[in-house]
Amino acid sequence: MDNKIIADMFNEIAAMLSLDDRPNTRFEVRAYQKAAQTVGSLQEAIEDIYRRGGLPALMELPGIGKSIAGSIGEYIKTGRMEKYDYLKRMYPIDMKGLTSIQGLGARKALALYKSLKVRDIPSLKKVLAAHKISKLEGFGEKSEEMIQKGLDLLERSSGRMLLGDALPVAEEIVKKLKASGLVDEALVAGSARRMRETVGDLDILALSGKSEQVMGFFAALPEVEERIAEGPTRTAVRLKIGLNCDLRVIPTESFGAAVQYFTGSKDHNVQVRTISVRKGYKLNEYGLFDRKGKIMPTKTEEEIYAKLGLQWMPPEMREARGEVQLAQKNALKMPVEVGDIRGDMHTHGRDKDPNTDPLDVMAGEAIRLGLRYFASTNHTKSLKVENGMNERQFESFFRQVDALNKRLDGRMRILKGAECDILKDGSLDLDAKSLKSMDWVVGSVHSAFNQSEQEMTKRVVKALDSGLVDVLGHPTGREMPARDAYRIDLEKVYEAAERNRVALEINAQPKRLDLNDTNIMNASKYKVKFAIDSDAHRTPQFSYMRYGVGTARRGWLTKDRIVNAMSLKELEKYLGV
Ligand code: DGT
Ligand code: CA
Ligand code: CA
Ligand code: ZN
Repeated sequence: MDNKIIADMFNEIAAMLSLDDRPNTRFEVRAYQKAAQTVGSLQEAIEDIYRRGGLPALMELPGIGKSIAGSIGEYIKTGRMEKYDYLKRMYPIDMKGLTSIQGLGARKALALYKSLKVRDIPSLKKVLAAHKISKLEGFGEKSEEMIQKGLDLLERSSGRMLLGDALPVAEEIVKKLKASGLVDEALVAGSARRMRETVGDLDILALSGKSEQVMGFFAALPEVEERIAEGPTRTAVRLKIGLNCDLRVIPTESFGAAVQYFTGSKDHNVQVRTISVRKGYKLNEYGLFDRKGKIMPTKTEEEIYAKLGLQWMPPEMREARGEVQLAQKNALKMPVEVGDIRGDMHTHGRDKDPNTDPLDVMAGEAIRLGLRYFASTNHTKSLKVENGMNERQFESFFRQVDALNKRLDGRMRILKGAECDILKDGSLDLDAKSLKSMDWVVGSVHSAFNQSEQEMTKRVVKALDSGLVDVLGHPTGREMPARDAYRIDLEKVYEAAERNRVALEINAQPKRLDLNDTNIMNASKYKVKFAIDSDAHRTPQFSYMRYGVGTARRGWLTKDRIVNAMSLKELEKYLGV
C-alpha cells in the first residue's frame, strides 16, 4: 500500500513549495497539505482505488484535483512523481533524515537549508556545533537546544555499536544461559553472528521447553538494565552497554528454522525463501513446512539448507551478494577460519614504550594462543605520540629480538619489522637500508588525512612502488565512529599492490576493520595477498584477530589468500628470509 509514501511526498512537496512566497504557491501549498491528509487517512490502498476507477475515482476524494490525481496516477504507474523530483533537484535536502529528529519539522528544516545550507544530518551537526541556529530569526536559543536534544536522542536510539563491544557481552550472556541448566542450546544470531562491523541490536536464541523460566533468568542477569517488552516466547531488554537485546525461546522442531531466520540477513532470507517456495515449501521463523503444511522438524540450520538443495554457508557470507545462487550450484568456496591463522603480521610492544606491553610478554601470549610466528612492527620516528623509533633505535631493538628468538628456541619466531609511516609526499619514514634489513615492513598513513584523492593516491602508490613495503597497513584509515576513510582511489592502490607484490592488510582492531568486507571483495579481484592483523599493542588485543577473520570471511576470502595462514616454512619462502 503506497498511501503513506504518497502522503509523505505530498507533505514534502508542500514544505518545499512553501519556500517560495508568491501568493499562488501559498494556495498550492495548502492543496498539497490537504491531499496529504486525505491520502494518509484513507482506509483503502490508493492503488486499488486507482485501478478500479482511474483518475476520476481519485478526483472524487476530498481535496484531490486533476493535477494531484495525475501525480498519484503517475506514481502508481512509474514509481516517480515529476513534481516531487523537480522540487527535490531545487532543494537537495535529506528531508526524511532531518525530520526524523524530534522538534524539527519540514518547515524548520527548509528554513535551515535556506539560511544555513543545512542539507542533511552531518551538516546540521556542524551548524549546531557552531551555535548558528540560536541566532536565526524564528529560532532562538530554546529552539537550538531542542534540536540538539532531538538529535542526541535519535543518535542514542538508532546508534549502532561496534561488534567488538557488543559480541563479547552477547557471548557472556549465552554462556550464562547455558550454565543455567535451563536451556539445551543457546547462540547469538543476527548481525553479530554474521560479524557485521556494527550491530543495531543483539538477537539471542535459546532452545528450551521452559520458556518462562529462561526469560526470567535472562531479565535478571547483571548485564541487563531494564526489560522493554515481553511475550510468551520473547523478551526484549536494554543492556547496560546501551544496546537492546532480544531473547527468543524456541522449541526443538523449529530451532533450525529459527536459527536460519534470525541469523539473516534479511535480504539473504528473502532469497532463500524464494527457493523454498519454488520447491513448494513454506519457510519462516517457526519452521520449514511441506506441501501439505506439515512441519518438517529441523533442529539445525544445516538441515534447512540441505532440504532446500543449498550448500551450507557460514553466516558471514549471508548478505545476498550472490551466495545463494552459488550455493544452488554447490560452487561456494569456504572462507578462511580462525583456526587457519598461524601468525600475526602487525604487532607492537617493547620495554621502552609505555603504550605497549614488553616484547617478551607479547611473545608469551602469542605462544599461549598457539601462534607459530609474529612480526614485531613498532612505529617509526615521525609518529612521536607513539614513541616511534629511528634507524639506530630499531637496530638496537632488533638485537633484543634476536636474543629473545634464541631464548624461545623455536617455540616462536619473531620477525623483525616496523610499521613505517608513509609521509605526506609518499616517502618512507626510515632510510632504505634500514627497511631492507627487516623481515617485514608494514607501510601506514598516520598523518595529513585530508589530502585530495589525487594526492593521497599518489602518496600511497609511491610508497608501494618503493619496493620497501610488504603490506599496506589499514589501507583506508577509517576509525569508527568518528573518522571516515580518507579519499583515495583504491583500485589504483590495489593495482600498485599487485604490481609490487605488496599484501593488503585487514586490520582487525574493532574500530578499524580496514579493509572492510566490500573493499576486500573488490581487492580480491586483483592478484594480491592479504594479511589479517591484530595490530595488538597489549596482550589482550591479540584476540582482535577474530574480528579481522570475520571481516575476511564477509569478503569471501579463502585461506590461500592469507599471508598469515601460511606455515612458518611457507612464509619464510614467501619472504625469502
Ligand atoms: P542489526 O540488528 O540492525 O545489526 O541487523 P540484524 O541482521 O541483526 O537485524 P534484526 O535484529 O532486525 O533481525 C535479526 C534477523 O531477523 C535478521 O538478520 C533477519 C531476520 N529478519 C528480521 N526481519 C525480517 C524480515 O522482515 N524478513 C525476513 N525474511 N527476515 C527478517
Ligand atoms: Ca540484530
Ligand atoms: Ca533484533
Ligand atoms: Zn600499528
